Order: sequence, then structure tokens, then C-alpha cells
Amino acid sequence: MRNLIVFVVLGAVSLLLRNSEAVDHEVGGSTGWVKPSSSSVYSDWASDKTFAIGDTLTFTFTTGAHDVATVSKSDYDNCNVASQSNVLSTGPATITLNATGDYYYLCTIAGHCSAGQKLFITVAAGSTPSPPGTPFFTASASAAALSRLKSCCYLCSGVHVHCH
Ligand SMILES: [Cu+2]
Repeated sequence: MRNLIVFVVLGAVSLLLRNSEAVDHEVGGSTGWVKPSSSSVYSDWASDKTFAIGDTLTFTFTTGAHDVATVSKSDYDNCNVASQSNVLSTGPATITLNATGDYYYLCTIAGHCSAGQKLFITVAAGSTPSPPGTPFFTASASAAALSRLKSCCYLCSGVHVHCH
């Protein structure tokens, strides 16, 4: 019975670790970051995705052909590509999502944003990983559980007693 509990606990720990892993989102999937044939390509791409703190966005494009500017909502809405200061011009470009909120990106090459090369995402607070220093299970707790499991098995095999 104790073995069962230990395995359930270890399983829960590995599940928690997997759930808090950061995800890299390849913007546009296999299409990459291009001047799209349809203006809804990037809103469609984002519509079924969840973005969490610690995740990254990777914009895959040929350097010189496109760029990625982080812009305000109004610049996004109006495709204002002039005088943007927060521009990544080397592809591929990766952006780490560090805070919750709405984020707006566009390509500043003439005509690309108005053709639909723009992306809006919302980073939600829901799946925030545990803050560092306060994990749900500590490493020492797992080690203690493993140690108990080992001594239990030693008893089983060496002294022929059953572990309950
Ligand atoms: Cu472009």
C-alpha cells in the first residue's frame, strides 16, 4: 500500500512539472512569419492557443524580408508601421512572454501589416508556474519518498516480510 502511495505521489510530481513547462509557439506554424495570402492567418493561428508567462513566441522569417515590431493596440489597429522603436529585424526572432496582458506585433515592411502580417495575443495568468522557492513538492520530499521506497523493498527481499 505504501508503494502505491509513493508511486502516486511521484506521478503527481512529474505531472506538475510537465504542466509548468514553458511552450515555444512557432508563429503561423509551418507558414512562418510572412505577408499572408489571407488577412486572418495570424488571428486564426492564435485563436486556439493558450499563452502563459514563460512561453516564447518564435517568428520565423528571412532577415531583410520582414521584421517584428512590438506595438500599441492603436498602432496595431491602424497598421502604423512608422517610427517603431521596438523592432527585431533579424530572423528568426524569439520573444519571451514575461507578464500577463495583451501583446501586439506587426511587420513594418510597407504593405505587409495591411495584408495581415500582424499578431495579437493575450497572456493569461491562469497557468502561472509556482514562484521559485515555493514548489508544491520539494526535491528533498521526493528524495525522502524514494528512500522510504528503497528501505521498504530491502525489507521485502531480504527479510521476506510483506510491506503494507
Ligand atoms: Cu513582412
